[in-house]
Amino acid sequence: MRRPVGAGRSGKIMGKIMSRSDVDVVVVGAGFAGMYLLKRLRDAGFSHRVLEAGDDVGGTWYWNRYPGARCDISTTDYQFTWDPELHEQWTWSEKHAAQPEILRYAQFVAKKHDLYSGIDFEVRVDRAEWNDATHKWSIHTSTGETITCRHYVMATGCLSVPKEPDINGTDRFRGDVYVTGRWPHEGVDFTGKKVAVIGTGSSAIQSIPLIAEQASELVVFQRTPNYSIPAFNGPAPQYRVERLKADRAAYEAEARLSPTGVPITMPTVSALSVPRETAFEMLEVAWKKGELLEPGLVFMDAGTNRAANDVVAEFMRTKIREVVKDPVTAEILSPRKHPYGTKRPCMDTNYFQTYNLPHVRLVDLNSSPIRTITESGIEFGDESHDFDAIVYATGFDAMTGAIVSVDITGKDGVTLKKKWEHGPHNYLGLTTVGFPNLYMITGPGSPSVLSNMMVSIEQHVDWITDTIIDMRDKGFETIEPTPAAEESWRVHCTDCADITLFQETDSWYMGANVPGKPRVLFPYIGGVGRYRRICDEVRTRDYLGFVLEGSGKRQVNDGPIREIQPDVEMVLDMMATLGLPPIESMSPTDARAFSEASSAMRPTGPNVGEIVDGVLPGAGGDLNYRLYRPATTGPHPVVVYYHGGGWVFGSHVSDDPLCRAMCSMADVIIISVDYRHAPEDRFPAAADDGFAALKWVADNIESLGGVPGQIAVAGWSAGGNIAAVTAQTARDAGGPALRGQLLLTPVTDGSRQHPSHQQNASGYILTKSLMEWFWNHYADPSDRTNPKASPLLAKDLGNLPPAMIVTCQYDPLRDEGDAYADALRAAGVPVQHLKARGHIHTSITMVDALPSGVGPRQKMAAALKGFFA
Ligand code: N01
Repeated sequence: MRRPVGAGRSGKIMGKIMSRSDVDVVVVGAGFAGMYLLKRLRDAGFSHRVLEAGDDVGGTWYWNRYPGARCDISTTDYQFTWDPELHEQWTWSEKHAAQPEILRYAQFVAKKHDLYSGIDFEVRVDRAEWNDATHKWSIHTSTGETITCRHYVMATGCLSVPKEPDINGTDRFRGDVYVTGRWPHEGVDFTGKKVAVIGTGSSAIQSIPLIAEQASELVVFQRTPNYSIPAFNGPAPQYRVERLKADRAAYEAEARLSPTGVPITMPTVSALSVPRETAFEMLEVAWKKGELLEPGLVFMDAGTNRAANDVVAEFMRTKIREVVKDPVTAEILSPRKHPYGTKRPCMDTNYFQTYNLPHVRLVDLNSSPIRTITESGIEFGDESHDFDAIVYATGFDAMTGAIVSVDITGKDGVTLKKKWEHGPHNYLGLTTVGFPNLYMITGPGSPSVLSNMMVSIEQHVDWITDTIIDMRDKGFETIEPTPAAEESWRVHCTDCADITLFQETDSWYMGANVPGKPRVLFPYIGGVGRYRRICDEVRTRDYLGFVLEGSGKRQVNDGPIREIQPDVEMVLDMMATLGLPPIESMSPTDARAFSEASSAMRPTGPNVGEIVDGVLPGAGGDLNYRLYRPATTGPHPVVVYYHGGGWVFGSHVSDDPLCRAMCSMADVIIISVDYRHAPEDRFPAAADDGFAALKWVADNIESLGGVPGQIAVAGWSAGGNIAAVTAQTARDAGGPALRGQLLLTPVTDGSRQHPSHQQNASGYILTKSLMEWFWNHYADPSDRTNPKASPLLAKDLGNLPPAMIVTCQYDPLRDEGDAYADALRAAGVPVQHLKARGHIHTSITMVDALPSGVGPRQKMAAALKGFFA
């Protein structure tokens, strides 16, 4: 199917003749994004021009015509949802549609909705400038035309500019040269030819088996081996088809709020919690589905924990060894350096099998690098080989290549290329400071290439169109993000990237494939659903982070959009779905049982050298303790640790993962001591036990394996309260002399009058009402002003040991911890104060469950070491 003759020349919109040189909106690109935009703009009555460099619609599916090009997302999911009739009118022939079929689909949609008449084909945009006086963009095209417009949308795709092959002598070769991303429309016949393929990414892995079917000789030049799973192509997955039939709307809604834009079941099992054999059985089930995302979704920690990821990676290597007969070739094809999923895994049909063919050879560029391309072939290692054709499957200048290939000049004459020299700074991946009314579809900073593109494209098109409709309705001419919002988006994107393994790998996701490109994770990895919620929230909060101007009006609603750590938010979201009863509605006995049951489900934490359980004399009877000894040779400094639990629940073992982590990271003995709990034993029982335990440990330090005099206290929450109180008691009692106190989100003030008690009253696990419940069980109101209950209220805070105090942004206790740090400092005590951004009361204790807690724990461990230095 070809586009109708005479397309792209319509000058009518909603019955009015529109000027073609001055329009409301210019869109660059007529791929799926440009097509849907055109439909929405037309329906909304905006005058528009859609400019496309190719001679047909389809975007990526127009350009990428190499043999074997297919979509790696199932056809049940990779299709438009905005026209429900399409589901009846179009039937896909297989699960992973091939390029010609997807292009036919694009053409079918374009014809059905008369999109051809709204597109100017074979027109390239060379330059675009913002005019701050007229509040319009001037768009200069390859045909010599200049179009002015209010809004300018780059719908240019993420993988549309092939990377220049950075190989010596590429211009010299006199044979046939092909680039997978710019494949000849008429196809290529390799029959009887000697062919070289350079690269082993998705494009190569899809095309190599088909090129091998024709070529008389095929040599594949591989720099980095890739993970690839078989597509097992055939009919669409039955379970998806059935769900769609039963309730398409629900399926689509789930996709839009899912992490990837495809309905999935989120994993809950750690790869490290099951035996290797079981893990492989689970992976086998996922592998057999032939769906790209499935193997990465078997385990909850494959994307965040290298050891967990290695389980998946080894499974994939096993699969390669099962297929490839020559063990040396199998090993060269086996990825070992990069974690699974940190480069986009590939989907293939007979890729690894191809290396069993006698006329196919794999060259490992790590041992035999290409020296140069010559007139007749390639010189590599100590060989020289003639070829009839060279295929460059060397990838793309991804995400930003197409955007900055147009010379876009914003306010104050700054070009986008210049602005993005050190990273593609943007707000929501949609807009960027200094470039009003410029929008990107699936740009850097949006889920884009880490999602089902169709879902992301539709969401972006809807957000942009709805925004400019809103602006028209309210009389605004311009919209531009604020620098603060852009910076907060950068921080949020970095927070998301930091908890994954992506940054370990040199990939095109990281810009690492193009020399000179800044090294950042270009796509947003926080997930499609979270991203959609954020974009929606921006609008419902009056365009949070944007300045809107027009008709003498100016609206600024500045502020950060997401400060909470992404993994913490995930835990909160997950807990919200569980509908658990509030702890304060339980009896202390039930609360203790609930706390123990929750602890049983968490990761255990790192191994330590030795764990010894014992009993020590408390102030009112024996107390249990657990000693964690490092694996290194002792003696070691000793930290007496007090657990959290609001003085009501918890025990010497309840903070086990945190104690293990502190022991191994700080190389100190941790002695976690129990204390009597309320309401059976109210104030000051816990405080008295805390001091008694310290004294016993100090007296027995040598026999415990410690260094005499090298002792400190630490505690979390109510345990932080006991640690702070114990430090004051030890000072007043003339010993034991402490080297330091580590207080993690401590309770310091029973008055609870600080703003954080209101600001973070609910929604962050420790609530204001739970804190009241704890205090009511622990101490009478008259006792709460006693410094043994509220160490902040002590008259003298001088001569206390150096402190490390950690407070968390979304903790009701934040301000009382901050106040204690300030007060100690004012009294001359050396204080390290870590204000953990985006954390909640509990998150830093969640070892191996929340990767964002690693940084704060490293600082806590460094502080412990520092106490004894
Ligand atoms: O590109 P790539 P691609 N010398 O960048 C190698 C999507 N896509 O076109 O890894 C030697 O992945 C490079 O080696 P290294 C999909 O998102 C989707 O294959 O840099 N080798 C690598 O092996 C995909 O991820 C489908 O060490 C050189 C290869 O070339 C994205 O497009 C199908 C080299 C490039 O791999 C890009 O895939 C196809 C040099 N100088 C593509 N320079 C679907 O299924 C580069 N390489 C939907």
